[in-house]
Amino acid sequence: MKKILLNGEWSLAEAGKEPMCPVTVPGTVLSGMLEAKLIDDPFYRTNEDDTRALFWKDYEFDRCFDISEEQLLEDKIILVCEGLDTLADIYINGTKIASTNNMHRTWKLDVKPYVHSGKNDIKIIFESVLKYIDDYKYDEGKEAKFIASGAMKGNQVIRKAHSMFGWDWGPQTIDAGIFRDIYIECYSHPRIDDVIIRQYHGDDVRVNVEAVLTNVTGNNTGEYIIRCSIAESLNRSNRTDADKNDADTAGIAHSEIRNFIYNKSQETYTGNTEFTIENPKLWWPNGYGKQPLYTVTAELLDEAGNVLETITKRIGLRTLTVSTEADRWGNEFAFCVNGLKIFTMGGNYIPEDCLYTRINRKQQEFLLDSCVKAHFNCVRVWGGGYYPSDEFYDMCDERGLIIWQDMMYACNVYDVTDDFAENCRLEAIDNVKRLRHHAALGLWCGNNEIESAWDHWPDFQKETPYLRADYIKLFEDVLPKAVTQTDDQTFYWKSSPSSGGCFDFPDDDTRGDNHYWDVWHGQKPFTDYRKYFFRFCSEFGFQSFPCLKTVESFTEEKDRNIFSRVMENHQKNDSANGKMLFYLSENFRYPEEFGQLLYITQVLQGMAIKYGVDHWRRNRGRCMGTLYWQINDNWPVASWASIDYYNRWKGLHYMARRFYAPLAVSMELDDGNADVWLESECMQDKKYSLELFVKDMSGNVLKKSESEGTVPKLSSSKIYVGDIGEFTDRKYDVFVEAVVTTEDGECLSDVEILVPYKYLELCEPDIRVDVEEHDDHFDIRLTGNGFIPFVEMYFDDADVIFEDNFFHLTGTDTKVIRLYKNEIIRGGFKDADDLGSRLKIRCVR
Ligand code: BMA
Repeated sequence: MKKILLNGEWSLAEAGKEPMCPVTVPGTVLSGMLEAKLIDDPFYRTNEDDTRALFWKDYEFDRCFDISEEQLLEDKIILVCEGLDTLADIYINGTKIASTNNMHRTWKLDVKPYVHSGKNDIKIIFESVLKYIDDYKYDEGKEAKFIASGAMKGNQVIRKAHSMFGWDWGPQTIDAGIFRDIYIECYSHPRIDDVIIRQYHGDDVRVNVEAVLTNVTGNNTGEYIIRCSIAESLNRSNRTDADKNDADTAGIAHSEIRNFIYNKSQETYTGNTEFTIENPKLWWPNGYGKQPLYTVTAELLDEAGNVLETITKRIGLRTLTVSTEADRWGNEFAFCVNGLKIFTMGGNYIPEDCLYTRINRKQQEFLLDSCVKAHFNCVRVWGGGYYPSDEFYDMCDERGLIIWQDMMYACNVYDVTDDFAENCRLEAIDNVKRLRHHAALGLWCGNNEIESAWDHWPDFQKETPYLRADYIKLFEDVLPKAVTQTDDQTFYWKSSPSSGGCFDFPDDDTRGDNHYWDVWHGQKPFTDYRKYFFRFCSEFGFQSFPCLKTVESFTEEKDRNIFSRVMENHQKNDSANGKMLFYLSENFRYPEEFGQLLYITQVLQGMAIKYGVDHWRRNRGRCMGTLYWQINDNWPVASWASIDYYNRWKGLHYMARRFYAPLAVSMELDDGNADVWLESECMQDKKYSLELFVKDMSGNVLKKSESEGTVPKLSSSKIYVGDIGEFTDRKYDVFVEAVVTTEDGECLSDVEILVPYKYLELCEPDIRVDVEEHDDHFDIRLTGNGFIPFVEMYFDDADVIFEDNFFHLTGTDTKVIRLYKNEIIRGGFKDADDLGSRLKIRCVR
């Protein structure tokens, strides 16, 4: 097979006009115009408005390409477009060959009749989606009134990422273009259309891997051979050096060849082969074991032994499903990996940039590494965005991040015409075929929040019942059929949240998953989390502002007030700035300056999410997972994200690194007692010793209790009840600290207070800082003078990931925070003195 790559330089024009600039494909209207400096940064101040206005026009992408005489002789000449956003008319040498209407699909178009040898022209005209949704003719009575928060009316009538039309964290930057690879394939031989891989795990010593090759079609004469093999994958980019050596010596463990003879007279062909892998190396999610991978290769050879086509699928040997077994609380909802039920810890993922062609490997690597650093074992790809690239899933396989994969539908009412349903069906098949073999794929989910919305969101109740029936048609018939027929190995869940479908109490907390938003949208206090014992909480969140450097990237000095027009433009959730101030007033004193206000919202965000996670981890068994809303941003904005658009970790991400740790300590104050809990996702029992202190604000120990024990693997238990009743009349002046030291020397701690932080009589903080430089890291030694809550270290002119941040100093002992040199992301340091002089520290007081 010969491939003619059509990526690279195209010319971009308003449709029917002279070219305005070149555009590098994969590229879009925005990426081209930005590169040519025809527009300003869409994220600066209120430039969103000008950016949106660009998309009332149609745009034209154009380029030439060569086809040789030899290529022209091939039976098949197929144009493959892996991502066209969205309403595209494709012309070859002036003839319109197709119109496409779904950015989530791969388009394969026969162009043989339209090409000639020598120079050819391809032109793609992208019709304005704003005009399209504005002019859209709804069927009688089926014009939905509901508009998802922050989005535009009609965003759901077109198969384009909903959040490109805005969301309650994202701007309406729309965009259009060729956002993934585009190429032409020329061939005459038969093709392997599909390789389906199934695994059969009998016992620990053997796994059978079945490869099914389907629809091998072709009309050329001749005999062909299909060769299939499986080998241990040597691509272990995320391993330590020790692991790498291990892998290198292991070499290729299993390689077997199966030959199939393709009989030229057959129209299509389906063949399968099975490999037995002795002593399989099982794939585990992050925190539970390693992530060995195997590669299945299918090759098509001609009689002379020339390889005509190679298809590889990298897999992990594991069983991975969701257990919904009945138990004493109802039905559990737990990821079950190799027979082990795990407590899922992670967050929700949205597209990493409004300009999809800017989402690259490096950025995704940073994000997914950040998830691993915070001990995630799962990422939910949320349904209002897009299906990420193959590389994204490869990286999740390598890192042990289970993927909860929504289909791309969220918070919307769909008019499911026959054409729309067919478009959705084909989109599902395309993506399921592309992704189903991934080790990390944990479940398919039909949509985000739509079953729940039809069940009880007030605005949905005003819509016509015909549209409610359409929900059932699309999400309980068309999509589940398309997905399960294409992938019979992966768990399918109809909606999130759901109890299993059919509007059967989708928010029931005795079964299925839940989204919980009363803390935040409902302005309930953090303590409200403790009222709920969800089986799996797949969404809950709390907003914060990004840090000052990020705010500076989109503001002028005069905008730096949270109620300015520019700051409010970068806040897409109605009245959310007020909500942050409300929670601030409940917990902290009023900050004196803008940067402090941004900081304290990050503290609040971390406190809120920790409150929920600690509670649900304590109830391990009843609850089996938490995915907070949301991991990342697609532009610089106030949002629920724990990592901002510029990859800066907010306080929440550091706190997640502690509260999602395999072994975590947490406390609950209750009726004069301090209950201390240990939550374990460790694969071994661990001996520990506990010290429980009551201290005054200067860090003097007023009371100390000690205990020790063993925390069983994969468990959660209350390890101590400390009596603190005697301190109720000193409540403004004391705090409680639990310090757990494990048999392997790991030290964990948690702090609780008896009154809101705003009422504490915190002393004037005095922190001594010493910095030491070592080969691959700096050690930052902080010595305080008492209780100094939520210490944040930062630089105005550098970005780094500290080993820990937003922590408490609780006395006069020295705390050492490591900064690895490979975690300095922007702006380096000459030496320890340089680092020390540029380091800035903030704390609550
Ligand atoms: C949930 C999500 C998103 C939204 C978030 C915050 O509903 O599914 O739609 O951004 O809450 O409101």
